[in-house]
Amino acid sequence: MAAPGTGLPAGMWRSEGSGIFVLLLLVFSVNGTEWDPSGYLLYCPCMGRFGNQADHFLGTLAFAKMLNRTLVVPPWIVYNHHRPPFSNIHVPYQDFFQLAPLKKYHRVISMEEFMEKLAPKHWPEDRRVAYCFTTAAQRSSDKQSCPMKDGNPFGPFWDHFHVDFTRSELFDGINFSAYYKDTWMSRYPSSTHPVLALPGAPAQFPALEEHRGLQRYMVWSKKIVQEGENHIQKLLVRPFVGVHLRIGSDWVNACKMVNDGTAGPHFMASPQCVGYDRQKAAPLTMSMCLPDLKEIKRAVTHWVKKTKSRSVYVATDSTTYTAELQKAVGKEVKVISLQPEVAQIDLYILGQSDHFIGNCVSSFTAFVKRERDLQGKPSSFFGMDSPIRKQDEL
Ligand SMILES: Nc1nc2c(ncn2[C@@H]2O[C@H](COP(=O)(O)OP(=O)(O)OP(=O)(O)O)[C@@H](O)[C@H]2O)c(=O)[nH]1
Ligand SMILES: *[C@@H]1O[C@H](CO)[C@@H](O)[C@H](O)[C@H]1NC(C)=O
Ligand SMILES: *[C@@H]1O[C@H](CO)[C@@H](O)[C@H](O)[C@H]1NC(C)=O
Repeated sequence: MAAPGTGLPAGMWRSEGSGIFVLLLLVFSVNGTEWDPSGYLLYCPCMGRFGNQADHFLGTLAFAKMLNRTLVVPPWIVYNHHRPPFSNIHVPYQDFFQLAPLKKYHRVISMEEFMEKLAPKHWPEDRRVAYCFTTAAQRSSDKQSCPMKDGNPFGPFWDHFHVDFTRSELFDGINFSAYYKDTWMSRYPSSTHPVLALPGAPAQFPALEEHRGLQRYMVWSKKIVQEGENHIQKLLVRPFVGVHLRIGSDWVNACKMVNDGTAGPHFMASPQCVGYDRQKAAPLTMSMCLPDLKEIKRAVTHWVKKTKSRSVYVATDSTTYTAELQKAVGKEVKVISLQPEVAQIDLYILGQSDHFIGNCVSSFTAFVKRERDLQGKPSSFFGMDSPIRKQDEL
C-alpha cells in the first residue's frame, strides 16, 4: 500500500523521528508534477491583444472543464513593436495573475511548467499532433496540415517553447459549444489523444455571457496589486472616477464601421452594453464607439458630480486629454494619467475606481467591466450612462 500521492510504501511515510526525510518527501511531492491521464488542452492565444486574449481565455477555461482536460495556461502575447525588443514577448500568466485561484474552477498548469516538466517525457517531439478545422488546413500547401506556425504570432509562439508538430488531425462539423461535448470526448479520447493542441482558442470572441463570471478566478498577481495600489495611494484621492479612453488611430478606423452601418449593434465587445440578445440589442452609436471630446467631458463631469469624486484617473491608448478634463471638472478635482508601460496597471487602477466609464466596443474595457460587475462596483459607458442590465448569473 502506498501513502497517498507519494508513490512510496505507507510504512516509510510513517517512519518516526525522521523529520528531514518527511521534509524531503514534501519538497518532492510539491515539485513532482504528475501526468494527468484525462489529458491536456493546449492553445495559442493568437488573436488580438490583451482584451481579446482574456475573452478567449474565459471560454477556453470552460471548454477545458467540459472536456475534463487539464488546461495548459499559455503566456500572454504582448506586441512590443514600438519599443524594445520590437517583437512579441511572451509574458507568463503568473506575471499578471495568480495561477492558484484558477484551480478552484478547474485543473490548470502553466505552459512553462508543462513544457519543462511534462513534455519531455509525455509529449515527446515525435508525438506532437496539431488539431484544427479542415477549413484551416485548406490554407496549407498540402491542404492536410494545420497552419500552426504560419505567420505572426503563430510561429514565434510555438518557437518560444521549441515546439514543432509532426502531423495533423482535422475536424469538421463540430464546434466548441456544449452541444458537441460527447463528440469531442468520443472522437478524441485522452487515452489515444493525450494532448489536444490548437492553433487558436477553442472559444468565441467576445466571451459568452455565461462565461463572464469565470473572471472571478482571474486574480491579480501580488506584483500588479502592489504597484497599482502604490500609484493609487500616491496620486489619487477617493472617491475617484476611472476613465478608459480608446481613441487611437486604429480605433478611429474600426469605428468607421459603426458610422457607415456595417457594424450592427453587435460589434466586438459591444454586447456588454447593448445586451447579449441580438434581437433586443440597443443601437450602437458613434459616441459609444468613438466618443468625441464633448462627450468625454460630459460623461466625466456628470459622474464626478454624481459620485462627488475628488480625482479622475485617465487610462488611454492615445492622448490623455488631462488639460481639457482638468478645465472641465474644476480645480478641486485632480485629473491624473500615468500611461504605464504595462497596460495591466491601467486595468488594475480602473478596476479599483469608485466609478468606471469605459468604451463599450473595447474588450480592454470589458475586462474591467466584468471584474467590477463581480465585485458589485458601478460602471457606465461613453454614450450610455446606464447600460442594459442582465447579469443574473454573476
Ligand atoms: N496602457 C493602456 N493600453 C491601452 C489602453 N487602451 C488600449 N490599450 C492598448 O491597446 C490594446 C487594445 O487591444 P485589446 O486589449 O484587445 O482591446 P480592444 O480595445 O478590444 O482592441 P482591439 O484588440 O483592437 O479590438 C490593449 O491591449 C492595450 O495594449 C489604455 O487605456 N491603457
Ligand atoms: C476528470 O479528470 C480527473 C483527473 O484526471 C479524474 O480524476 C476524474 O475522474 C475525471 N472525471 C470524469 C468524470 O471523468
Ligand atoms: C455550434 O453548433 C451548434 C449545433 O449545431 C449551434 O447551435 C451553435 O450555434 C454553434 N455555435 C457556434 C459558435 O457556431
